Amino acid sequence: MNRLITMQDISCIGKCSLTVALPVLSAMGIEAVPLPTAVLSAHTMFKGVTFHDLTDEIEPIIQHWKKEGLSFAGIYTGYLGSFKQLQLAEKLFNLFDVPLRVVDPCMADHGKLYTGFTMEYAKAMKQLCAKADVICPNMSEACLLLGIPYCENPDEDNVRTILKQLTETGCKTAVITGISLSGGKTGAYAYNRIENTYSCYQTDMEPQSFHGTGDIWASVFAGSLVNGKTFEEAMKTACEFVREAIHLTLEEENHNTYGTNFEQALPYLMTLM
Ligand code: PXL
Repeated sequence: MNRLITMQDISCIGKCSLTVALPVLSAMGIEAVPLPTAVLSAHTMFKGVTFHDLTDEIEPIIQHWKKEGLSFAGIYTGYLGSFKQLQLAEKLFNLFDVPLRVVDPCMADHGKLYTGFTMEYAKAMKQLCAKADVICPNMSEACLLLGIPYCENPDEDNVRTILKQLTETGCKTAVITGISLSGGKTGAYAYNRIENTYSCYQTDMEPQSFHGTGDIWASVFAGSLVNGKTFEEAMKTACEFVREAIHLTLEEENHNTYGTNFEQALPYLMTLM
């Protein structure tokens, strides 16, 4: 059975980070090993959030795993809260020689940094991205990593240029999520620097966007790769699952506005595997 480390926070309310990654990866038949970075009462779009930092626990946890002689099929990092945690993520990469390192540089959406993040943090995140096999930013994060103005409605040439520049920073492959190439469609666009190839997957766009869908996308994508799917299959599976999760959310009259009904889409995920 494949074992994957996922390093990110636990936001009790909000359907993002670990509360998404663990159930999704488990459903995909993967032993999901959490490396929790902080406990929050809810994600940071809520007001009055409580926050308990777990940075001091990280090093002892990973050293224990090392001492136990554990090995892992992959490492997937999501929302991280500080420069120190970015360094610890890099240490994790150095400590365990895994075949797949996925970095989702969670820090921004709609052209704006999430609460608590700075441009200096974006620069430090770029260094972690350089150590990844695959990074999966949205367009806001991609532009912040490159230090360029937010490109809100990119055409295909813009997307390809930005992808190439992202891989020049060191990662092997960059995928940008939330790329819409035509009306009513959305999906992901990728560039592999080693093979010098682009790939793209588009699905039907749902009429509303939700918080946490980037984390759902990254979890399904990382899980699919660990399970041996091709890169193109992994992109397709992630895009279709997110579309279904939003679809089911909108079907419920009194649905949450802070996250999707991704749990109800898990049976559908089985049909994609
Ligand atoms: O990946 C989204 C996310 C994860 N964790 C926390 C967040 C957010 C987005 O705002 O606040 C704590």
